[in-house]
Amino acid sequence: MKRILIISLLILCIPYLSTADILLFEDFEHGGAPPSGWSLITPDPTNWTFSTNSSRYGGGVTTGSGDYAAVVDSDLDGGTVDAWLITPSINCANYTNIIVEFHHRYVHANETGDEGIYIYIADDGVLDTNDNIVLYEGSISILPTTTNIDISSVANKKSDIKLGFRYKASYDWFWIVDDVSITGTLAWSSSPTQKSQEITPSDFIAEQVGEKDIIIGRNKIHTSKY
Ligand SMILES: [Ca+2]
Ligand SMILES: [Ca+2]
Ligand SMILES: [Ca+2]
Repeated sequence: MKRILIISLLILCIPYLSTADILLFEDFEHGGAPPSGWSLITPDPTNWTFSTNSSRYGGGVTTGSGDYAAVVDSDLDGGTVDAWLITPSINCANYTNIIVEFHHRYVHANETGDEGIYIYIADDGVLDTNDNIVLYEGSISILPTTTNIDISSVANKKSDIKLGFRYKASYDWFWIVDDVSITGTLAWSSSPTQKSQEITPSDFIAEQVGEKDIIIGRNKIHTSKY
């Protein structure tokens, strides 16, 4: 009996893989210098520093990574502080599910009015108080902790995203931030541009090899335009 080689056509259903990409990471380990691309805005002399002054902050700047962190301290220099620490522009045009994560510690003292800590997000390249507030605290201290905030509603598929860490206070202790990361999931189009290829019996050809074997192969290759 002739042995027939049957070529089975398998349709592979490859599930979409959804691993998060790191769009920004900053651990402030630059010997006390500001990180490249970040900017500082302050109307007052006191601003964000990148300190390693562990004794002032109770041993260890934070429980974040390394020796350095971003620190703003309304008692250290005295007076009113309204200081912004702003990330570089982050291109999220191809991303969804965008998460900002950071480690921080906030010591509350006597915040009044609109004093406190803020995180703003801008999708227009310029951060100011009209932009979206994704975190605010002004009435309780925050022990060293890692915080995650989903900023997808603003950042999804936007090409110019910036975050602003704002501390507004007057003789109210400090805020420390470390290990800032922004991650996103690569966005796949919901309407694929390439259509599936139809295959009919005429696409195949059978060829006998020797006395027993028949090989079935592709007869032609579609070159349809999509
Ligand atoms: Ca650090
Ligand atoms: Ca105050
Ligand atoms: Ca803005």
